[in-house]
Amino acid sequence: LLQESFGLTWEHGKPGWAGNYSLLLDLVALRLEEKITASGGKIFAANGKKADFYTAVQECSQAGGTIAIPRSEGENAAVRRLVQRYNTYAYLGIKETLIPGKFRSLGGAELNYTHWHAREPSGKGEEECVEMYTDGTWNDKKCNQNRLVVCQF
Ligand SMILES: [Ca+2]
Repeated sequence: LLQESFGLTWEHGKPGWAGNYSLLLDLVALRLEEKITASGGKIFAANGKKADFYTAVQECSQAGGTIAIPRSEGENAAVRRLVQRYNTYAYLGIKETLIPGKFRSLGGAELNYTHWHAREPSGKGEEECVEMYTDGTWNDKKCNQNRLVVCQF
């Protein structure tokens, strides 16, 4: 999953711990480069690629994860660090319901944690997706913008 997205070198030739150790070092390197962040047992990853919302959902699924849905202040901060690293807003895995201004996670769960920017959501049915600003706050936005792909694993 993470291997393909980041070009990690899985050394099949090395049996046992040597191969695992090599992958572990690569993961540590990604963390130091702030391409992956962690919070509450979740790993969030971004490789700098940008896409519209539906492509982002697909890309994360292909990578073996899902598009990021921060469910706590800590998780929101973990996603924010990636947004800041690439200085690019990111789509979150949150969609507007049929009730304008009412949002749910992609899986349909209620949002127990939100971090809306002041006076957001403002789209009233016209902005069905949600992006994260570089300060970590959320804005409802049309789904066809080019935004940082952030996946969770
Ligand atoms: Ca908005």
